[in-house]
Amino acid sequence: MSGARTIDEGEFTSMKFARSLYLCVLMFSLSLTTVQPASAQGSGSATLDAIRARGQLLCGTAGTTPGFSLPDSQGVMRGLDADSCRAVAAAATGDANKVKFVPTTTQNRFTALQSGEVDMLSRGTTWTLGREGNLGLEFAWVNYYDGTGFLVKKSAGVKSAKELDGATVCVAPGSTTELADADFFRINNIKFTPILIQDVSELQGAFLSGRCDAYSTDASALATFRFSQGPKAEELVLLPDIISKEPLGLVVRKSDDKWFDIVRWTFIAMITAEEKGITSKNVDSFMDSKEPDIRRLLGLEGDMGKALGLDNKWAYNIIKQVGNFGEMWDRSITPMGVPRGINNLWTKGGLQYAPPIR
Ligand SMILES: N[C@@H](CCC(=O)N[C@@H](CS)C(=O)NCC(=O)O)C(=O)O
Repeated sequence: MSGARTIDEGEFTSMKFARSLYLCVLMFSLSLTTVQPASAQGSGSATLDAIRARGQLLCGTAGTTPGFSLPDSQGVMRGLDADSCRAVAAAATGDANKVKFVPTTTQNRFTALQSGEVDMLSRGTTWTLGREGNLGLEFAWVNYYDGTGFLVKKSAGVKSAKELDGATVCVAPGSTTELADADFFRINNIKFTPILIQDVSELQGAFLSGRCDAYSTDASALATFRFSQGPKAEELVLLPDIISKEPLGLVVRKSDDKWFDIVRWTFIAMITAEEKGITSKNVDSFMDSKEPDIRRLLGLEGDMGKALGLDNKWAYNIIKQVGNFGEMWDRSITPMGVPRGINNLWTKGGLQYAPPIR
């Protein structure tokens, strides 16, 4: 047949192999050209590079909320939000203490993050569409599933939020609480007058002095505020109604995906550690574990840290220095008498579920 030659199966296979090899090499070199410029400049995350250069994570906290972020008598910031910052610092720098807690208010927190004054927010901030869609921010994880509640004086004799018709309610301006309260009173066809006060101690003072009939915010903050009143807590009642969903999250700027990944996987590592029973106290005893999930978590195999632009000991450092998620909870929230509830692990009926580290 006219000079055309047929190819046998062996030749066909080797042509296929050559083509696959060519495609692989092409894809590999393409991947190099996209990765190289970033790695030539640093880690690939401008935020991580800035943290490493200044030797500190700048973490936006409230600094006013017992159980979440409040300095102790030695001036050390304590609480679930504060420890969330420490965990990210441990992942990013290898040292949980390389963090500066920057005070932010309900109103100025988003500007502080957008302007680069802080690297992240860890201060009871509700994950909403508007905040992701309009503000150029994104939520890396939820460290507390909460809801809006009301605190009232026992002497008022109110038993449920629907009895608050005509009440004055103390609320922080710029909060989702404002919106949740407005929805609740509208749905129930009852009236209220919001009293908006930016400074939180003034706001709480206004409630205690009787200027407002109720104080409304995230139920967690109400419970820990009530607890912090000592014997006077008896005079305050947290109403049973939870009128909204308030998933409180860790917030970063959009456009630094690698930094987003680091914050997100810091939490996943702490939840994974809790799932596996690994704590700050016993983590070293797992360093000879044969279990692949544990070996990957602790940086014994799999280069998981490297994939995040971090040391492979990133999760070990978090667990050793800050602990697993349950330890963080028990250190700060349990003493306030708040049950774990939906904040438990999924294996215990809660919402915290760690995607695989692999
Ligand atoms: N989760 C709600 C409310 C958060 C909020 O700001 N709560 C007040 C409670 S009064 C607070 O944290 N105040 C502390 C402060 O501003 O220092 C939101 O994201 O808007």
